[in-house]
Amino acid sequence: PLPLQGYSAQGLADPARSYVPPPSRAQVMLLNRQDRSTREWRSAMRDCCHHQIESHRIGDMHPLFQGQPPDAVVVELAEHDDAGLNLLADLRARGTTRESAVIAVPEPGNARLAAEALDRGAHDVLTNGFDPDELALKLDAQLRRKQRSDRMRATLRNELRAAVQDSMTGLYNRRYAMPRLAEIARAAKERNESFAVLLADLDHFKRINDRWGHPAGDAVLIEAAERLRAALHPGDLIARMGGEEFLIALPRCRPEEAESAARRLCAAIQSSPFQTSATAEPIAMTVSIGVALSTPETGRFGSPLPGQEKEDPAQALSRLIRRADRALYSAKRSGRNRVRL
Ligand code: GH3
Ligand code: MG
Ligand code: MG
Ligand code: MG
Repeated sequence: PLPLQGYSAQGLADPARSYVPPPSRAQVMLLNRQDRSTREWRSAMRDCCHHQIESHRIGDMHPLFQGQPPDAVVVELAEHDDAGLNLLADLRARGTTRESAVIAVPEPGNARLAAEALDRGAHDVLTNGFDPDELALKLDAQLRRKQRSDRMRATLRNELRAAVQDSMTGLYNRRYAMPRLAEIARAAKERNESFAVLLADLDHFKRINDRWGHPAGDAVLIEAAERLRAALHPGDLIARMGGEEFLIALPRCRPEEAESAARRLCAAIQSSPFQTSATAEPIAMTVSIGVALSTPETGRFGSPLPGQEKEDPAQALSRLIRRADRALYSAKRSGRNRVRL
């Protein structure tokens, strides 16, 4: 037979339409109002549901927010008891359980509670009270839906990452870095703060390729990127601009900090030779760095000086990058393995 299922008219797999079998063994957590129903529901579900069932009282819900979140959560609800409804809102609010499938079980016939449960983010409700067969059926439907949306989310995440990441080094790429740098500049201007832009370029990198081949050059590049990244603070920006050149931005950076950060980066590259499987011996490597500072006092990002009132932020930023580039050129010309402002 033709594999028609899962294919759209264009012959391409359409993840929204393709049938995905429910996971054979999902983690399901039942949350009841009392110990008695906890035991009853769990034993009733054992006969008709092949998933791994755990059950707790709603009041003891800490297991829900610890460790691996369950694939599905079933919450018992009752009139005059807000604990279950509050829990539904909590499940949605927390990053760990946000994607869990949620089924609510209000008292039989309580339409108001059923509506409120859906309103608070439950994916489905049992309107006639607890029924193990119906719950098993709806669980599988919700687990399939969750599996499809997990896959689409993963695809989107990968595409988003590929759009902003340099695939060789794992650093951000130029396409991500430029708007991000503009954002850093805008924030600095708003808060009247300084920030620094650094351009770092590995020294005589071409010799590595010439002597050991391109794969060795790639290996050195990857380790250099990692050393630079590790020498920075979490809020700093580092991107591979192309070849063996990196752009670094240090937000909220005092002038003296920019130069010391640049020296730290130089030391991180020079401190120990690069060991790669593609070369017979360790390779000594250095980097040259050009630094450009933007301070409120320069007038470029603070209150404008006379005649500079209409400075365009994009122009100011390209001028800053040009300054870093000239400083880098000066570092190269004066002997490499150094920092220039
Ligand atoms: P300088 O100290 O003046 O910067 O000298 P350099 O040799 O580092 O600079 P140059 O610009 O002359 O050469 C850079 C070399 O980097 C040339 C190019 O083949 C190499 N390169 C650029 N991208 C990659 C890459 O992704 N992998 C490898 N292996 N080499 C690359
Ligand atoms: Mg060069
Ligand atoms: Mg170079
Ligand atoms: Mg270069």
